[in-house]
Amino acid sequence: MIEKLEQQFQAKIDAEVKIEPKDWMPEKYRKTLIRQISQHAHSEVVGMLPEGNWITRAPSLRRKIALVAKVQDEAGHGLYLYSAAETLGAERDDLLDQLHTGKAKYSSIFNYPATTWADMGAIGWLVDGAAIMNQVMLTRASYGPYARAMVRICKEESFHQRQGYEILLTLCRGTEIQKQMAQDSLNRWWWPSLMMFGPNDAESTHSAQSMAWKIKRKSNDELRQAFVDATVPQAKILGITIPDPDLKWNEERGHYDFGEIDWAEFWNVVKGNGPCNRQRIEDRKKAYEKGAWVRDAAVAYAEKREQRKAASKAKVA
Ligand code: BYC
Repeated sequence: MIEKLEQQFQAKIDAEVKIEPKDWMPEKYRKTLIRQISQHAHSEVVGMLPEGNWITRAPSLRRKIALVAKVQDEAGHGLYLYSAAETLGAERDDLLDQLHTGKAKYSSIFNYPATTWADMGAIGWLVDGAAIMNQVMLTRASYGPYARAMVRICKEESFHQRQGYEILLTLCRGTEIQKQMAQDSLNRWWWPSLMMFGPNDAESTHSAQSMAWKIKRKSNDELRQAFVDATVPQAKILGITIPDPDLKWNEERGHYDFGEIDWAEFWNVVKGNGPCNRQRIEDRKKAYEKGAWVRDAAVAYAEKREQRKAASKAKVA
């Protein structure tokens, strides 16, 4: 019986029919999606922290408006994604508890500090740039609510990438010190950005199954290569140098070759020992506690509405 259901399920995926919340799905598919979508949601809300830290120090009103809008967008992305995970039966409080207790992963990139204004440029250009590269394929993910959430997220990420690039363009056309700030920022964010795509394909435990289920459409290494190929010309326009002596165009492959990622550093950060892991979780926990009154007020309002509805129904009857 279960085998037949699994065959029908895979046939639907192969025929590019979206899987919707009430459809039958293998338990492992559900779990994989909850894992990936909730990690993604956590990345969005933890990702608000390095940039949120610069809102009060933005160099002009215009920059401040754009940065506030971007950080608010990340909160919205978290909201769509937690909601998508809830359609699979996950409880939001459980997901947040996993984040706060360090059980759930979130993107390694957000455990690095944003120490200068140029980092606001590098995060937009590189981090959002890497995110778009990965997320465009997710707009075609087999699970309907995830795919649909990703369409809007990708549109917003494009604006984020451009605002970041424009910050760096301004710095690179400015004084020598400003250009050096941009270079220093690229030096610090380049390698962590490449790590965002996850381990090499040979080490990626989930890729084969997720690609068969069309949750992922491209492998970690394919996406990383596409990101490098797209980003090198952009660095040339800025006039700053990517910190990789092995980076060079390979005519035969039609791609850039690039150096080896420091995988020991990657796993160390993923396991919770990056420069900011502890601080990020503390900050998220504090934000959750401070937001308790908003959740309480929302529940009280919903209860009041229910009571009013029940009372007016009773009157009619
Ligand atoms: N960091 O088998 P693999 C944003 C884990 S936020 C930490 O390849 P998979 C933004 C992986 O979870 C955008 N952990 O896994 C926000 C797995 O561990 P578990 C974030 C990582 O899932 C604010 C193990 O390594 N984007 O744009 O097939 C401001 C083996 O990996 C990482 C998403 O979340 C990592 N980098 O592929 C600015 C995209 N990489 O779970 C910007 C959605 C891997 O077995 N997610 N791991 O304990 C995905 O597309 C996939 O989950 C990944 C990994 C490509 C990330």
